[in-house]
Amino acid sequence: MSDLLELAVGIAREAGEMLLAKRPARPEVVQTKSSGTDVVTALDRASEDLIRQRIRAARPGDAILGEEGGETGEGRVRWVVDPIDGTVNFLYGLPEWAVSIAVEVDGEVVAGVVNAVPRGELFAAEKGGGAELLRDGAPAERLRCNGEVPLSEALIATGFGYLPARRAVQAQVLAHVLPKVRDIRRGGSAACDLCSVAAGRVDGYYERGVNHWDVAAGGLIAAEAGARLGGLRGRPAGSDMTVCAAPALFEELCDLLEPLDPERDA
Ligand code: LIP
Repeated sequence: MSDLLELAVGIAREAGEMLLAKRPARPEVVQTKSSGTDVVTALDRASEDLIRQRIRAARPGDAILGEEGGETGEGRVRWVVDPIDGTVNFLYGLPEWAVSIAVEVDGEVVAGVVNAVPRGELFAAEKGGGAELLRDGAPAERLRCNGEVPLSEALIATGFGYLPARRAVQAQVLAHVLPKVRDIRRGGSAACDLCSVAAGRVDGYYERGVNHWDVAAGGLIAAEAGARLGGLRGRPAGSDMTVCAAPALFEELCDLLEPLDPERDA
């Protein structure tokens, strides 16, 4: 493990332990963002504060982009932090949430960690070094996404944005996708969804409107497990659209989505 990945793993573990220890039975919403359903809890902030402190202590010259604190510092190395991905699940006590930390060098993600805390699973990857699932007391498991799955037999994860107008378009798109695939899963954490692609727990994933911090670490983990990550019409993955699956299914998913114009405004 490189020094950067080791540091990211240590920080993601510490933030995860803090969140598990401090999560009250009903966490309180302290702020809403893009809409009334886009919530922030006090522990989103506490987790990001802790992560920022640890990064600054170890690597004071690095830049940090965090969901709650925005962009700070500058430098060739940038840390991309989602202190809790799946905040709505965290709020309700559902287990699908994670601490997500990616490290970029010159704009390229080179290391990524998704600590799926309630499940006791930590996913980690390094550019060119493969992806692994780490569980306490178990040997590291090398990850490989499912290959050779036709669209009609594919289990596809997706997610929805927080803006009502965008959700209306996402619902229309979903109505066309659902009859064409094995089934749909909406877990509530893009970072966990991408790790599920990596681990073969779903076959593919698509979502419009994700932020870089939602998918930076999980995207590398899925790619290092053999999946292709991108947008529609040959564009890179981004907030317009992020698609992820083994290469043949990725193509089929893009062919299905493109004519539906899922990037349109309502
Ligand atoms: C969430 C994602 C989820 C997506 C939501 C949101 P948050 O991140 O991971 O999958 O559908 O729109 O972006 O807000 O929990 O960090």
